[in-house]
Amino acid sequence: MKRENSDRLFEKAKKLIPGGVNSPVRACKSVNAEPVFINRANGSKIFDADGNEYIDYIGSWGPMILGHRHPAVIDAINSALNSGTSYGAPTGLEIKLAELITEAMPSVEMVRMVNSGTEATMSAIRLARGFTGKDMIIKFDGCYHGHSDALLVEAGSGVATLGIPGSPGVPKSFVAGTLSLPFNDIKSVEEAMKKHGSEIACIIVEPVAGNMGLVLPCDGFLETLKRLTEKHNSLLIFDEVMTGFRVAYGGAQSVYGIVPDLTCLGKIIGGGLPVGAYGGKREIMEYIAPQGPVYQAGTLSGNPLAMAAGIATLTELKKAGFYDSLNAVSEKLGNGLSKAADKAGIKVSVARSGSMLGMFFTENNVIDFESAKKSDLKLFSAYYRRMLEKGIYLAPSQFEALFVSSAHNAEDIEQTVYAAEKVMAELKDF
Ligand code: HOZ
Repeated sequence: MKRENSDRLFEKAKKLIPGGVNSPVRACKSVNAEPVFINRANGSKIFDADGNEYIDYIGSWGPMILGHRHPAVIDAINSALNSGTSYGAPTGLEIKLAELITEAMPSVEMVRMVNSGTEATMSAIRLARGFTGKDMIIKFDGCYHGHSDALLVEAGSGVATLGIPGSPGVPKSFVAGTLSLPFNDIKSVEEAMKKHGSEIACIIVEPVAGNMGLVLPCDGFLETLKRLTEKHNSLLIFDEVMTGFRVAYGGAQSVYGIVPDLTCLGKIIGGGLPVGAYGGKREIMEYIAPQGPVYQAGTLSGNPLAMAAGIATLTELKKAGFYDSLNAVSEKLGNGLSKAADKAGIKVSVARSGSMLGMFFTENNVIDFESAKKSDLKLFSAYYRRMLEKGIYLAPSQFEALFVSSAHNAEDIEQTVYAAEKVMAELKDF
């Protein structure tokens, strides 16, 4: 594997950009590697600055469910581009995307577009506080809801990857009202709500956690959150930035049959361009300015290029059978990875929700952040580096998910499983 160009670019980037990257996990620190710099991508493949080709399972961390450069998305962006790139004014495109989202998720009666998942969760929490008149919030250890101050407590994703509890620069008073509880622990939520229910504005959760690796909700967990938020006049916020339009067209809420009060979206709804959104019950959403008193705004919100890419993406996803074939390919990958580990006698725990997968290097059932952290991180690092050398582009962290796209075909999966078998055999006596 050639690396001269990536190495040269990384050296230069480090002089100009903190850590040489614009988002921490990309620096590949936790896996003792250095990033490859990307030149281009097409379908299921991504190509680096040295001409190496990889099968891409990062998919821009979730948005690329159709693979890279899907013709319908490229055409939509091109045609929007020819009309202008930003107006800071309403357009018909944002109505169309809002229509698609509200049709897909009946819990979302109104939706506000923003520019990232971080903005979506931060704004949804402000709205929950404004609407309920309460200040405290509950989140779960290992769930990541972006990098706004109040949510950087026991967070997943890059915070977990770097092994830091939170971040300097977040005043204690900003997180004093954030309770972080173990994911899937029904009892601890019951106790917290019993004690603090009258002060809790909302419970925010990734219904399928994708930022501590992939962790599925246990039976009754999401139902309990729904019941308790209703009982205590708090709001239930589903952070579906990753799972929305990913685990099913209607998101995790359609898979588990739970109706949240508010939903946060991002990634897929922007078709690969920067977008976020939050939406929910009409009476709650009407609390947002200019209709209501809770302020939130954005110059690039509803950006026409992003709206066009999102509309084209959701239009493809709506086609009959889309999720059946995507999930079937993803299932093959999950089974193949399990078998590869079995063959080598390496204990792993593989989880899947639709086309989102995770593999922990542990024999234990992973149900929360504590059990996720028991994964053998050294073994994961070695696995990551060897898979990259074999042309498989995985997230450089145990605490991220793996994403399959509709562009991944049987050959990609066979090649990936074959690489995993070879790597697992090499790591047998690690
Ligand atoms: N932390 C995000 C994924 N869960 C984004 C990572 C990146 O873009 O580098």
